[in-house]
Amino acid sequence: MTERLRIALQKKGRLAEDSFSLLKKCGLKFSIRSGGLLARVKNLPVDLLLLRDDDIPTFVATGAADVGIVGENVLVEEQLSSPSKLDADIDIRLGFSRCRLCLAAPSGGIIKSPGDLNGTRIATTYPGVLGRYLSKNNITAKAVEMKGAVELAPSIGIADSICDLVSSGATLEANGLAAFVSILDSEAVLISSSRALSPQQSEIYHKLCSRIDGVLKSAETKYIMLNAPVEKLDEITALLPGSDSPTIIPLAGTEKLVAIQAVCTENIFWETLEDLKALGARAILVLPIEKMMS
Ligand code: PRT
Ligand code: ZN
Repeated sequence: MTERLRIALQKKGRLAEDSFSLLKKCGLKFSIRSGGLLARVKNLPVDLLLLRDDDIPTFVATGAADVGIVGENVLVEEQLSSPSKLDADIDIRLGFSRCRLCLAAPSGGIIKSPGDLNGTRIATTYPGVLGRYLSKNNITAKAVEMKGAVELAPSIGIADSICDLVSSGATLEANGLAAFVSILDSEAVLISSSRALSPQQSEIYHKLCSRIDGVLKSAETKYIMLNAPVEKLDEITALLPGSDSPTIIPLAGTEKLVAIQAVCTENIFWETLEDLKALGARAILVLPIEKMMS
């Protein structure tokens, strides 16, 4: 059994850069050579296997890799279309590469809702997820399996609607299509199998998961500093999102104002700052937190 932890990652594509960047934020030092299939992490016993995203769930399930980062859409599709149970499950949702698997049809056409799909043809690269949705909803339609360019299927007459990934919606619009239902919400996920890791691999994986947790938390967490009128203290602290016990510091030369400092574990939106200001808060600073460990 190898002592190095093998992480399967997408080599090139929509997941690749964010996956590399997440691992770098976790302190892993490595460089990716173009054409390389393996990258060695210099400062930890970790190897990165650089693959096509579709291969990642199977690599993890069969033990060719120990863990992997992949889109939930690909994981679920592989789980549903694999002949035997695929031994790969989600450990951490990573929050990037968010998209939705949607059913869409020509704008202004006769298919406007799932009920209109009976007896029609649906082009997709996700026959497993589509099939599950159709049978759960008692819809009888034919899945036309394609390898890509699904959005062209209705205009070339090989399908009546499509089931494809959508993020901004620009591709659907450019092809005269409109989404009418979303059947799966997806984001990048960290996956592993139920197979036991060696004690050293397990220790590294725990360390990696705890660092990823810290990176994800710090992305949302902000440090906020402001000056507040004493009589509005309760109202102002109640507005600070996800902050239990802010630090209150007296200000020199005045009894009417105090400084408040707090770690907010939820995103601070412009609206919150406007509400704070309306209550008399001044000199409001919102600072990013680089690392966090609890
Ligand atoms: O070569 P390899 O097999 O590794 O990569 P790939 O070409 O199969 O996948 P890639 O790199 O395109 O996408 C990898 C993963 O990114 C997907 O499995 C999803 O989890 C995620 N993701 C997020 C997306 C999108 N957003 C997305 N918009 N994957 C694909 N798209 C496509 C979609 O299929 C459609 O053609 O983008 C188009 C729609 O985008 P919008 O913005 O116009 O709506
Ligand atoms: Zn792929």
